Amino acid sequence: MSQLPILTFPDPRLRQKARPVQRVDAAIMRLVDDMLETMYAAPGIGLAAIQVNVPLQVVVMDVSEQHDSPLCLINPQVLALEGTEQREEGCLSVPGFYEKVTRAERITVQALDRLGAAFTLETDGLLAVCIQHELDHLNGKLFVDHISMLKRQRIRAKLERDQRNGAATSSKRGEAL
Ligand code: K1U
Ligand code: ZN
Repeated sequence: MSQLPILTFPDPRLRQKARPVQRVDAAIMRLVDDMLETMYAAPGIGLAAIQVNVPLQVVVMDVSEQHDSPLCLINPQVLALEGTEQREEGCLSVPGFYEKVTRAERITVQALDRLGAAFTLETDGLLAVCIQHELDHLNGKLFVDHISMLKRQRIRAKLERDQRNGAATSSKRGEAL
């Protein structure tokens, strides 16, 4: 398994719309395994393939305390959304920022698992929020699109500055940009 580089906001590739997976084959299983390794190492509780520049409808998650309950959704479809709740969210593509976002409290989704078998999941709490966050990624949407434009612009400016400084530091060290 390998760790994959994660794109950072405002990279335009995060705005791509993910395509459905045509066939769950060995390459998709490898992608799922690499995404899980990348998510655990980050560390995070979710990751969408778009975030590692693969525009396919694949997401992985693990909201368990022991990090021993990986979940993979391929070609997820929302069947139902109920209620609303507000929770603080972060994003591995928006490092260092957490903001409250309003989402549905309960979600029912249908998807394929890592082996290509169809299943339905009905859940609430952090997992329901995480699924909605990851499904947004598949539509090119980020949690910063749910907050005020002023906050979004401040986050964008800070991350662009960090990326410029990071690039300058790397080039001084002679690293590839
Ligand atoms: O999709 C992503 O960018 C992953 C994101 C998922 C998420 C977090 C919070 C609410 C909704 C969705 C993250 O994992 S951000 C990092 C994070 O939440 C975390 C990091 C270390 C330990 C526990 C949580
Ligand atoms: Zn995210």
